[in-house]
Amino acid sequence: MIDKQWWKEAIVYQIYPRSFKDSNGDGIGDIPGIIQKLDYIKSLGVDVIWLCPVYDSPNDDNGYDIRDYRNIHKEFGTMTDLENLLEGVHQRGMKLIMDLVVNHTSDEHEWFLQSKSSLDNPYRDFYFWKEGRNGGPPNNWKSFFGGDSWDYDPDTNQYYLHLFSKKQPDLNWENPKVREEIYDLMRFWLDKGIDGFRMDVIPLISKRTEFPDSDADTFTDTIHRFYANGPRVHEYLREMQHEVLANRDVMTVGEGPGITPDLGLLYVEKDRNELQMIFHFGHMYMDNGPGGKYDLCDWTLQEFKQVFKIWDEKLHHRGWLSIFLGNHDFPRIVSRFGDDGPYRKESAKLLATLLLSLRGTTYLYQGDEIGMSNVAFDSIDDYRDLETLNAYEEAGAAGKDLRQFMNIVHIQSRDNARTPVQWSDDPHSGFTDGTPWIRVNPNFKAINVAAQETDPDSVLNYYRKMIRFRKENPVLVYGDYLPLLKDHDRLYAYRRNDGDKTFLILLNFSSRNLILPLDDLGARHKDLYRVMGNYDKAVWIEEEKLELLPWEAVIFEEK
Ligand code: ISL
Ligand code: CA
Repeated sequence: MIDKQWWKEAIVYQIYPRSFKDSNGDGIGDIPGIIQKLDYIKSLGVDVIWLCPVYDSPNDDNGYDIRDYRNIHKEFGTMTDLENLLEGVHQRGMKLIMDLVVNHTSDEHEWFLQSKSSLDNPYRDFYFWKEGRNGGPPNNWKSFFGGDSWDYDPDTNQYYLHLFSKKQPDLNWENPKVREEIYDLMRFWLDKGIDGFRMDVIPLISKRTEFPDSDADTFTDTIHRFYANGPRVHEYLREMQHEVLANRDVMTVGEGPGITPDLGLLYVEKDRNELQMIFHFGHMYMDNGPGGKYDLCDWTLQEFKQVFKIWDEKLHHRGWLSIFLGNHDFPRIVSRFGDDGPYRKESAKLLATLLLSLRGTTYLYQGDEIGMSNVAFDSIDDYRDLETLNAYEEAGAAGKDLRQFMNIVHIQSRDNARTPVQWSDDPHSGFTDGTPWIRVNPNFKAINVAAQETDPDSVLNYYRKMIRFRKENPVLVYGDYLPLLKDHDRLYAYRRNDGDKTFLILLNFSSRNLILPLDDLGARHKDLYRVMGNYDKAVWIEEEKLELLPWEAVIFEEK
């Protein structure tokens, strides 16, 4: 029996507010800007908006460092603006989920200011404070953003833990008061009427409190074995469920760095009452070498397909998947998995076909619906992301060739996904009347929403079509996922089948034509009806032989 749920069928659209739409000319996207674009979002066929953090923050990590969980960041607007946004979303029949960042706070949060003030302050235990070791930090943990995970406080002669920047001290969930505070602020937002949470780095909330040194060879493995999946994480999530989420019809998705396929079910299995979905990072960390994301390595289509196969196998029958290809932390999907050169349009449509035909809830990131691509600023001065800037500085300190390192920045920087949304070919792409906080991608004259609105063949209109198609065909949500030809190095092929309907989905992940004997797929020409695709029609070179054009995506119904 299929367990049908609205959140399984939902198409989620992620907004990174700073880069979405500026309404008042200060160069920073804001909540009133989002309100202006609600009809646009609705027009895509979106059901749920996920809003990245808009809480009060000193902005060390663009809002992922929260100073006050119950107030809105001035640059983004006011609480009234937020309430108006929520109302506008609900009026249009959509839902709004917010980012919940509770692994850490800002170092300017009241709790940390107290905690830091003395050894015996009642808030001391809200964070992790430790003595140093041999004149250095308590252990060898490195931060996600480079450097040590510990920062020394000369006043109290102890170190505090920060797995991200030093302005993001990790909260101590061992302390029941911390948990109560968090549950309380969650209730505050749910009582306001929001429809759920995306939970930032949720597998990291339970720490191995003996703080063992990492002996892992790669940073990915350090995350998995030392930072994530701590001994009490499931206890906490169940407590959260019990204290906050139970009996509310809301959506929860946990960001899941460090969760392996074997551990996935522990977070999302239906009867465990923890989370509904997680974002796994299989395909996000595929190109990370031992040193992490700025230590690039090659990946293959076979590995990419394998990630989706394994996760589907592990989770589908007792849990649920979330399907995404990018977000505000990763390069643009068309640049990373497609071709942002001559086949940008075709490959962007192919990725849309993939995102919307896999089993799981689909998450789209702003700008991908028009095929926005990576940016390559010449100068590091044009980059804003602290992770990028730290990596650059570390590379310099290590004596690396910084001109060469810029090539990696161009590929990996989180700012690739953070350049302003390209609304039109007006100055600054119609994002702002002022000076944008980060430069617009110079390709905005060619790639923008306004131009694509009027072009029936645009990436934008393909997204709309594909979203409609998914909604008309629940087999794409709930049906079995049956991967084919897993060793093929250019073709991603699978069936979706729910007993009622069967679709055969063929994606040519390359810029070359691909000749495909139907025999290889166990299919017959006479049974195939083309129902979707990013070219005009299928090319048959023989009765039982199909030719896929560069980056062609095609869906056949099989009857
Ligand atoms: O971005 C990554 C690699 O560059 C990820 O490893 C990322 O750091 C990790 O998934 C955690 O991301 C989340 O928490 C961070 C924040 O900077 C990210 O924007 C957020 O998505 C700290 O809150
Ligand atoms: Ca603004």
